[in-house]
Amino acid sequence: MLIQSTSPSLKNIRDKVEAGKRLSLDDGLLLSDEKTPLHEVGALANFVRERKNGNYAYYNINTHLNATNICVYRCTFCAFRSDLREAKGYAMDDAQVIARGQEAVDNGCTELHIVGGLHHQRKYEWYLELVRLLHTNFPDLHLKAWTAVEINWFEFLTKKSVRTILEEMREAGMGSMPGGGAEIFHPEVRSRICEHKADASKWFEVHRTAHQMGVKTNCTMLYGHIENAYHRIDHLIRLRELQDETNGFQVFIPLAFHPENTGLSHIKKPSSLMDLRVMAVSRLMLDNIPHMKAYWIMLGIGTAQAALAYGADDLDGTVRHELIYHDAGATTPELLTVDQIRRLIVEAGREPVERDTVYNRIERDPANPSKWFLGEPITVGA
Ligand code: V47
Ligand code: SF4
Repeated sequence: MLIQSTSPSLKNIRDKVEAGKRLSLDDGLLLSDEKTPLHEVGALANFVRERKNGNYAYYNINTHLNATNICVYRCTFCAFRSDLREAKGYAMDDAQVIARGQEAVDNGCTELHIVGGLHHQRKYEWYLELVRLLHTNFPDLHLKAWTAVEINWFEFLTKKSVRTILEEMREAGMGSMPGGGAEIFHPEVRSRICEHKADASKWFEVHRTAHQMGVKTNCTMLYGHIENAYHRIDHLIRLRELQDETNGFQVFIPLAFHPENTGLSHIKKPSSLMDLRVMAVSRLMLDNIPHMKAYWIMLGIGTAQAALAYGADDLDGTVRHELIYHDAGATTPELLTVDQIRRLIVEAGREPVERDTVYNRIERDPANPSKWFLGEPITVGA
C-alpha cells in the first residue's frame, strides 16, 4: 500500500489511484461525502499531486486588467458587474490601459490577466484593439485574455465564427485564455445563476476551438452556492472529456463562491474544509489536467497553503488590481510580493518555482529582478 489510508470504503478508490486508473462518477460522489474522512481524500490527492508535480509549487508575477465592469448579464453570484448609470461603472481608456501595462512591466510581470464585463455600448473592435495596444507596447507580456463568455458575446456582436474571433485575437496578441465563465455546467444550476449567458455547449465549443488552434486555456468551477456534489462531479467529468479529446487545458481552478454584495448574499461562504475537499476531489477526478491552482486571493492565504497538500501545485500570481473577489467581500491582501509568495510556499514544505502563463520556468537576474528569461524546462511526473 503506497498511500496511508484506513477507510475500508476507500479501498477500491485507493487501488485505482495507485494504479493510475480513472475514477467514476460514483467514486467522485463518495469522495465528496462529508462522511468520507477529509484527510484520507487529501492523502489520495496529494499522492497524485506529487506524482504529477513532485514537490514543486508554481507561482507567477502578474497583474489583472478588468477593462470594464459594465455588463449586459446579471449573474446572481456576481458583485463585480455594474450598470452604465451606476457610480461604480467604468470602462478604461487607452491611457489607462497603457498605464496598467507599463506598471506590470515595471514590476517584472510576465502576465496580464484580462477579463471583464460585456459592455453593450462597446464594439468588438474596442476589445480587439485593447489586446493589440497592449501587445504592441509590451510585446513580452503574455496576454491571458477573455473568457469563453466574452468570446461568445463577440460572436453575437460580429456574427463571426468562434474560430475567426480567436484567430483575430491571437493575431492581435492574445497568448492564452483564462478559465472563467464555466460556473456550473449542469442546466439545473446554470439556469438559476447565469440564465442568459453562454451555456455549457458554447463554453466547450470555444475552448475546443482554441485547443484545436494550439491556444492553451484554463478551466474553472464556481462552487459553494446552490449546487450539490452531483453537479460538481458532472462538471469535472465534462472537463475531463474535453481534455481527453484536445489536451489543451493546462490548469484547473476551483473558485469558491464569495457571497457579499451578490444576489446570493443569503448563502454562507464555503468553509475551508469544503475548499480543501473540492480541491482534492478535483485533483483526483481530473487525472488528465496537469495543474491545480489554489487561487490565494479567493481561498485566503492559510487555506491556499494547506491546499498545496490537498492536490494543488500552484498559487496563481502575486496579483495587482484584483476586483472580482474584493467586490464580493474577499479580505485577502491586494497583492503579495515575490518574497511573500515564495515564503508561503516554503512554509508549506514545497519548492517555489516561478512560471510563465504556459508553465515555462522563469529565471531572474538577481541584480535586476524585473528582467526575466526562460529557464530549463520543468520535467516531472506523469
Ligand atoms: O466566471 C465571479 C467567478 C470568474 C464571483 O484562468 C466569482 O487563471 C466567486 O476567469 N464568488 C472570472 N467567484 C474569473 C476568472 C479567473 C479567476 C482566477 C483565475 C483564472 C485563470 C480565471 O470569477 C467568473 C466566476 O466564476 N466569480 N463572481 C463571486 N462572487
Ligand atoms: Fe457579467 Fe461576468 Fe459578472 Fe456574469 S460574472 S454578470 S458575465 S461580469
